[in-house]
Parts: sequence; structure tokens; C-alpha cells
Amino acid sequence: MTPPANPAVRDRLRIAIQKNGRLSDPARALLSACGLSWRESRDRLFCYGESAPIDLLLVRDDDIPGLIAGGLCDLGIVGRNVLLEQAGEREQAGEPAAFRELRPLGFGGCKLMLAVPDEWDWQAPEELAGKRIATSYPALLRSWLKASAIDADVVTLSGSVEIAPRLGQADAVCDLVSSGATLAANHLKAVHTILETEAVLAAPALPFGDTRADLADMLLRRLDGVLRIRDSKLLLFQASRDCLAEVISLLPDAEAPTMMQVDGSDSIALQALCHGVVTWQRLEDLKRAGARGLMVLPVERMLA
Ligand code: PRT
Ligand code: ZN
Repeated sequence: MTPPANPAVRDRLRIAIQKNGRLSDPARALLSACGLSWRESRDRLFCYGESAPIDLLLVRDDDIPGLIAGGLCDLGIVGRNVLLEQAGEREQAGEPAAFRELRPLGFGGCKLMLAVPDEWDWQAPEELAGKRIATSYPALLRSWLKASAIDADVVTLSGSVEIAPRLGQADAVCDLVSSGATLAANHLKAVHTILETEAVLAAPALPFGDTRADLADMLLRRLDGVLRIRDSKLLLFQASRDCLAEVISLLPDAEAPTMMQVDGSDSIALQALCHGVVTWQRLEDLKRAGARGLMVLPVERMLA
């Protein structure tokens, strides 16, 4: 059965992104790479879409799921950690799911991890039973504790979680970790991953019932093209037929190569879209395997 359409009717799409923070610049860069441009308002909170009817609202990341749930924004770029935390809060309050993840976006990656003081001789998560764990992600932590059948106290803090053990507020912490430097500086060690997170495109649980559906489809097609070629390169070269198998075995990250017979020879011209990094070392290996005239070209746009 098709779910009922999202009730608010609008003919422009509104995307919420973080105003200032780790996700602001990469989110804007990604949307610009999709061909979008905007005119900024004086207060820099609203950007009017010029190249397409797609506007931006610049807000705090924590407000993004609520803006989508309330129908004030249509899409959002936010960390999966924030989206799932707020989805968990809604679920624990008995409210229906209001938003969903449409696409992982490949930036803002980090992990939500359990960490304990360096001197703790950590063996297994069961050791947390009866302990106090400080976090800014109580819903995610609670649901992990429940799934792991561990009975621990959750101490909710809005920031500076990593100093809670030193202040005697908690025995362990559950916080975002990227390099691990913050934990190390606070004499803590990461012991278990609760969630792998990155920036995601978030949408309402219900589909749009108006022009916004077409605008969202267009944006997704462009996003998929941009994400697919982000680290990709087009590799052009020639090889004789008897080397083909070995040469192709060196391109495990390539899409099926296009091959053309070179007139008057037993050589084949190949073009392959490689999704991994094409290093000099890789080119040397390909040459040794029989590839000739290797050329690496950047890929600017792609529409599948
Ligand atoms: O003002 P606003 O509320 O919008 O921003 P914010 O301060 O809440 O968020 P911001 O900009 O810090 O982070 C936005 C999103 O970036 C997060 O929700 C994550 O999805 C993602 N992200 C990626 C991170 C990190 N990496 C990260 N390292 N968010 C926070 N951190 C913090 C972490 O909390 C810890 O304090 O960085 C510290 C750890 O870093 P390392 O490198 O020392 O391990
Ligand atoms: Zn925030």
C-alpha cells in the first residue's frame, strides 16, 4: 500500500544544512557540485535557490530532524548520529517515525564509541553493568544497552562528556571519536563502537505529494552522479589481446571496461572508470602487465 503523501504543499524544495560547524562547508560544496546556486539573505539564515527552486535554511545541526518532522524543511544534511538519536527519542516517547536516511554522503565520518579510563583493564561490555556512563546520545546508548542486556546508568550531558570521569560524574563515556586525540588527552581509551556515522541526506518518512517529489528526484540523481565519481578517474590505455586478462585483474575497482579493436593490429583500446585511487605505482604495475599509452583523466560529471 502506498503511504499517504506529506500534507504541506509547496513548489520549492527547502534543504536544512548546518550553519556553522564541521558539516557546513562540505554540505554546501556537495550541493554546489550538483549545480545548485543561491542568493544569500542578509542574516545568512536563508539562501534563495537561483539555478533551481531549491532553497537552503542554515541552522544548528540538532534542529534539522525536528524541522523535517514538522514539515518546515523538506530535506536535511545532518550526521547519522543526530538523526538516529532523535529518531530514538521519538520512539522511546511512543511517537511515530518522522524522518529517514536517504543517502550516506561520504563526509563527516566518525564513530560513537564507549570509552573508559586508561587504567581500566577492559575485557568486555558486560563490565559496564551497574556503572554510570556519560553521553550526549542517551537514546542511542540506552537502545544499545537494552540490546546488549546491560543494566547501567545513563548520565546525559550536553557537552564536555570526556571530562565526566575525572570530575567523578561517571565511570565511562559514550562519545563521538574521530582521531582519538580528545580521548587520549583525557586519559580515556575507546573500547567499543556503538555506531559508525557520517553526514547523511535526511528526508521525511512520508513522500512528497507535489512538485517537491520531482525536485527531490532530480537532486538525488545529481547527488548519485557526484558521489559516484567523487574519487573516480577515467583510465585510457591500449593492450594486446594476450595481456588483457592480467591487465584487467589489476583493476578490481573499475566498472566493466569499454573495449575497442585498434584497426590493423591485435591491440585493444580500453577505457575504464576506476573508483579507487589511481597511483603511479598502479600505473607501473599496469605497464608491466602489458598496458601501453596509459592516460588518467578526471571525471567532472556523470548521469547514469
Ligand atoms: O552548532 P551546532 O549544534 O550546529 O554544531 P555541533 O557543535 O553540535 O556539531 P559539530 O559541528 O561539532 O559536528 C557536527 C557533526 O560532525 C556531528 O554530529 C558528527 O556527525 C560529525 N563529526 C565528525 C563530529 C566529529 N567528526 C568529531 N570529532 N562531531 C564531533 N566531533 C567531536 C567529538 O564530539 C569530540 O569532542 O570531536 C571530538 C573528538 O575528536 P577527536 O579527533 O579528538 O577524536
Ligand atoms: Zn549540535
